[in-house]
Amino acid sequence: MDDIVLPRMLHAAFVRSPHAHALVRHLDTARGRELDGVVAVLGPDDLGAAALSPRLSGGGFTSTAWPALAREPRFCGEAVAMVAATSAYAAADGVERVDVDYDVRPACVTLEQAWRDDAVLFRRSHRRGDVEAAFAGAAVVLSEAFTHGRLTASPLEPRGTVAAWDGETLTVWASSQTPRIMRTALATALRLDESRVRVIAPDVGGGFGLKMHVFPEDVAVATLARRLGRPVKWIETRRENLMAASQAREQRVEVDLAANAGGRVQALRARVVSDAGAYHIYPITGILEALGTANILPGPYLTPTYAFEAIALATHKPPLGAYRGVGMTMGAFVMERLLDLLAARVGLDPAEIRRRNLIPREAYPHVSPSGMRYDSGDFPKALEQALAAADYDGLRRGQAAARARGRLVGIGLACYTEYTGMGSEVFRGRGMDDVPGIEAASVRVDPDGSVRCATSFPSQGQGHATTIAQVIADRLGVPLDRVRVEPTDTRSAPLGSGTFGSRGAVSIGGTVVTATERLRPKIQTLAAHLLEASAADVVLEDGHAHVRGFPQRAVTLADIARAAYAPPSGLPPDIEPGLEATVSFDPPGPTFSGAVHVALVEVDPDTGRVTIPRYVVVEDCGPVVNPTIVEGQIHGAVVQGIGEALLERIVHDAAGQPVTGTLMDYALPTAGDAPPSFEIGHLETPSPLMPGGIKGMGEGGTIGAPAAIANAVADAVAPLGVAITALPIVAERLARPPHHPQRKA
Ligand code: MCN
Repeated sequence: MDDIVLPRMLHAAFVRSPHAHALVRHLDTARGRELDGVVAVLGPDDLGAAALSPRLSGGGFTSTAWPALAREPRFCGEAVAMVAATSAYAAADGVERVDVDYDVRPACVTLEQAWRDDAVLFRRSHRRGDVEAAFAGAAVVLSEAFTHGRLTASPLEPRGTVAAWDGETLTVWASSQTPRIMRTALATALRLDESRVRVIAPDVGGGFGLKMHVFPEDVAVATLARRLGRPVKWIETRRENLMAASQAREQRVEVDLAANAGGRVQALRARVVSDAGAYHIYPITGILEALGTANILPGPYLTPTYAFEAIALATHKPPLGAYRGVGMTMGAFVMERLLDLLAARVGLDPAEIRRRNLIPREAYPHVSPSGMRYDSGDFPKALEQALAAADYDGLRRGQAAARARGRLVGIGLACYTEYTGMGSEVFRGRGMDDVPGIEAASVRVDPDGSVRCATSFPSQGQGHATTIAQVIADRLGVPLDRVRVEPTDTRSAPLGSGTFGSRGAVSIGGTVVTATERLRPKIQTLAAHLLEASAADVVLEDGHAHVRGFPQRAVTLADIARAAYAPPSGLPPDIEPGLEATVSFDPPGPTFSGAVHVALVEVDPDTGRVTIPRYVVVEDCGPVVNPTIVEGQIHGAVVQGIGEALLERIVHDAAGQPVTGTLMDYALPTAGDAPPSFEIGHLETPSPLMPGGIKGMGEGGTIGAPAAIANAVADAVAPLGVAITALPIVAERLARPPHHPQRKA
């Protein structure tokens, strides 16, 4: 985003609260204004009531309003003032010269404190079957509490927004996964018609869920650009990203499991509590971790009865938002750890306990005890495929030999199912009124025969441009280099929602493929008209249309397109001029994809460092559209999952001060933390719901890896009696206590 430079552009920087909770008593902007290059300094009073207040219907919800600039900052790092200057350096210097007098208030930083304060932002419960009777009659009951720390999505490119006002229209370039949602939010905050707000998402340097949100900084930058009549740019620093962007996961799950003596699960009872931070995030609100975990907890396992309570509490920390695998990662971690604990209790191997509980293929479509309809899957087969690929028995023999030599080697399994490709019904069902849920694309053949595609769902590295271009090239018979996929621009792209929740592949199927299917017969009819042949005999290939069996009787796609826009001698009957199709699609899902992960780990007893010599994945996303992309997505997501399992932790101290303000403190995984290779197998159970049977998979690795690694580490350290119930499993928790020579008294 920083590459965007506009004439007369100003640079914005934010003054951020150094306190987790305070009241701005006085803001002195005079010294800031005096500085060379500083054009404006604004405080909360200057931006009025501009705030982001996402909606959630369905009850149990307490709304919040996250102001563009806060008078009462509610987390350390929240913006209280902004400086606009002719250079980014002058803006940063200006920030240093804004004097703020704070009245510091007590901060609520932990879930325990939030409980005491009764700071409930959301609460919903669910029950299916006679859970109490199942517990009363159970041979085995396990009760455990699992926790997950805070982390953050860490896109390579932090947030960035450029806004320009031309007196009529607000144009915003944003590093956003959801330009259309941002357009609605900005139009509402600035009280403009949506048609007067244009949001463009050029190349986005990673999003991972963080950039599906709209933030106060976006509102502040847009407001300032309009007020000053000059373009304004804000590029987030890494420090701001770690301190003030949305964060993820922080959760505690108290869970009871009932099983019979054969290790078959009879009931689950869970209380899922997440720390949603200071405000609900726009547009999804702060419910997704708690509700997502609670809903997916039974995973791909037969669970006859289930009751849950999902709760989101408010603390003085940054808002909790979406991050790859939201809700589902914790769900898989809890369920997979529970199954290993159950296996140990009833004396079964972890593979066997899963065999006894996985939903058999014949039982699909299967309604889960949380009420979700699993459309397709074959986990028993995926498990056997993964065990065979890993040579599970061989791994166990190797582990026994290693243990005999005192080494801490462990093997972990994880099976998860994942909701993907959701449409409006899911978002309405959750009550998320600010998430439309539909997608759209238009495909146009221009008069020179080149093809353009505009979609409502921008790519942040998922390879949409490649996949879309391939789909169009294949179906319209044009060379790949004649197809251009445009960055999403709300002015030229049809309206949808954006890229999140692994909906891209399904949306490509429902929009781009359908659009090409509408165009193809029209192209054939036009070609037939030009070639004086029957449309049924027209073959589209390599940018040409020819009569079957007569390759020399051909016209180019450019000839056809020119005829469509400037008909040479009229058009065939019932054919409208022009050669483009726009398709809106409401995915009928969710469709459920999933995978089985097998991790082999070794723990260094002196340092606690975990290495992963082998990693096996067998995934099922239905028919794979682009195998290279799918495998790349798995590699990236598993490495993110390794970070989540072992390294990444946003830490706030007791006063709510973030102490992980740089990437020296917040440990991201690097190549050295990844396994030497990934062994990936595929299994295809097509979705009966989706065009082409396609299911999403972009989040999968991040869902499966923490669970598999946690189980593997737990297995490795079992001889030491270390319990693994919390993520991340940082090295210091596993290391042998340093040997301190006894001091003489
Ligand atoms: N694909 C395929 N065949 C399938 C399923 C998917 O070829 N059966 C391809 C798709 O065409 C697409 C990719 O795999 O190119 C991912 O598709 P999908 O699972 O539908 O996910 P989305 O396109 O909706 O991407 C979103 C997903 C999410 S939710 C996050 S978070 C995430 C992720 O993708 N953020 C990413 N992967 C990311 N990858 C990168 N590099 N950067 C991010 O920010």
